[in-house]
Amino acid sequence: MATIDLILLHPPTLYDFRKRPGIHGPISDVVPSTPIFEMYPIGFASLSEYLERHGLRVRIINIALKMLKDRRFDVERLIQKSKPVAFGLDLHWMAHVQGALALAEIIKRFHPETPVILGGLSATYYHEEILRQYPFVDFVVKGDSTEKPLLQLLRAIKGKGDFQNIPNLTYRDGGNGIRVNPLSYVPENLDDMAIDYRHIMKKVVRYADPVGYQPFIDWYTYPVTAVFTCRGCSYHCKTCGGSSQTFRSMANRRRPAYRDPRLLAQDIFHIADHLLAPVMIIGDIFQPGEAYGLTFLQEMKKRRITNHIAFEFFVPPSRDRLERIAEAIPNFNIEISPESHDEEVRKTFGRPYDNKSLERMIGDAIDLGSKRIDLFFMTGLPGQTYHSVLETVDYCQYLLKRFQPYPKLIPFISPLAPFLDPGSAAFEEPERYGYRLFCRTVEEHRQALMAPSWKYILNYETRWMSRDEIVYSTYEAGKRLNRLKAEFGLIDRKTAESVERRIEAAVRVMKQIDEIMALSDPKERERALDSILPGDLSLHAYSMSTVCEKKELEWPTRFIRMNFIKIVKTLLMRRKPNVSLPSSTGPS
Ligand code: B12
Ligand code: SF4
Repeated sequence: MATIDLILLHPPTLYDFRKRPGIHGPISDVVPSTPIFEMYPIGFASLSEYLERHGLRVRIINIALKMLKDRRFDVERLIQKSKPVAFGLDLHWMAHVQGALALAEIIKRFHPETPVILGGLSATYYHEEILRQYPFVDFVVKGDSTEKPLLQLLRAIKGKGDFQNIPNLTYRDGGNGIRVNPLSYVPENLDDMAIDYRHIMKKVVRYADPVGYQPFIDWYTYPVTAVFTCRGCSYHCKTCGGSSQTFRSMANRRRPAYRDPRLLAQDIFHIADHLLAPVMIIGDIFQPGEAYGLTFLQEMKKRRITNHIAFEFFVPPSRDRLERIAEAIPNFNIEISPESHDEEVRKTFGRPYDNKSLERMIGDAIDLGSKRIDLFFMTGLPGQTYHSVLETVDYCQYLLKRFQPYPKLIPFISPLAPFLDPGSAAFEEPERYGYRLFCRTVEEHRQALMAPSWKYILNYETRWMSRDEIVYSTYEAGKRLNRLKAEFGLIDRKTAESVERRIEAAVRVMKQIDEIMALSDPKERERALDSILPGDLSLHAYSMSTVCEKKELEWPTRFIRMNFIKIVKTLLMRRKPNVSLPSSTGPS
């Protein structure tokens, strides 16, 4: 087989999670991943497609998922026998800092001459510190769009060229100095980049590695997909490391880059041709303005896609906009994150709408046939107290009552965890927003991840809630919400009982850990922890879907979720990526 130019590896949050006891907590309850955050950045798909389109060979290996699936999977062996031109690792989510650095170290141990490249938002934020502190990392490619600079870097590595003129690059300059090239490659649109699932399918076959490309643990039974409207954001939520202000200071992005709405529709058509599963549209289609959203919906109308399509809204859309969605998409679903029932807390956080407009939207969406409406609330917000968290659950009860008998209004509550996002306004100016930080540097975050429970991993507390209060209000709210869901028939009694049992067990063990952490002798502490948390079993027993069931997140799919004939055809054909607009968009 020809040499692979780049192997992109996705690490687990904590490298030896299979051996190390710990309660990772409900940190991933409202995303498809486990607390190991095995989902790789979707940008891996566009990097792979772009680099291959320009003549390089790329392979993605989801190490986190392989470790999760197979207790005996030997990471070191895999790395030892892999011999690409370079390795790439994502340090996109800060939660992966321990795992990413551990993998980088292993790579260098086996392949001292092979370049190790890091990328993603957290690597961008900490680029200089990473290169200064960790000699096993050679390059950081900064920014939210690294397709082009990464191509230039790989070409320079292969051709022994120099790195001086490669935009967005921070690297070690032979000696011990660090060179920081300007972050000047910031594309204004996303039309030359594609998240093309057909590309991924082909690579799965090329490398005969369905697990290496699998996005998360249950993907083959629930193959949810995503399309992207943008990179960047025009909102400025105070705890978000992807806000307009953060993108400006960290990634030199002045305004979001959007994907042409007609290309976005095509992305969905291509998915619908192959998979009969739900598609999540990331980013509010009305964020760039009315015209963008309406052009997209006009395009969608040309084909009656029956896949469930989930829309994410940053503010409740008007009835008129919802009507357009209902006309274009038979199975539409809605996701919105009010964060808190308390309008003051919500406003301070950065969401500019009141409960009246939220409730108006829910009523309209039900009226117009929305198949499902998910509401996401959070703990750990500026201005939010323990009491306020529990009042959020009361508000959920009010909503469920008010919109009865609609059976698909589904509230969730989860913590702002494991970390307050580096680069967010609250991280940059903690005092101003009422936060107290326990970690600021890469190393402090890396160390925190090795703590035995998510309470000690949390990198913050607030003026209104200590870490204890954030943790226990989350469990208490989760317990109450779980009961409500059973009461209103959103989940069955058996599920509710098992969630409640899990919450209670998790709280019990969290308190035991608190007692152990108070022991002064570190050896005794370790022994005591080992005795209550049996290795990776603790992950499954106390951290998986603690405050709600993963199944609650799932939009409906059909029994047969893949169009196998179309998939085989795609594998046999050479198709163009989805980066240019056809003169008319119709069934392909
Ligand atoms: C969509 C999204 C998600 C999706 C993820 C889809 C996916 N698989 O990528 C979902 C909803 C699942 C999600 C989950 C989480 N998310 Co999120 N998410 C976003 C969001 C809204 C958009 C990201 C996006 O559009 N990316 C565009 C894609 C195409 O690019 P990309 O994947 O980032 O990849 C590009 C670059 O990052 C870079 N890159 C990435 N990896 C590598 C590797 C190398 C070697 C190189 C060179 C480059 C590189 O190049 C890529 C292509 O140019 C951002 C906010 C924002 N405004 O950006 C938050 C954001 C990224 N998420 C965040 C967080 C905290 C999380 C969670 C940890 C939350 C939680 N506790 O559950 C989880 C982690 C999930 C996991 N890994 O299992 C934070 C990250 C802050 C930080 N620095 O740590 C952000 C910034 C804001 C937020 N709070 O939501 N998220
Ligand atoms: S949390 Fe707010 S700032 Fe962050 S991506 Fe979502 S809407 Fe944008």
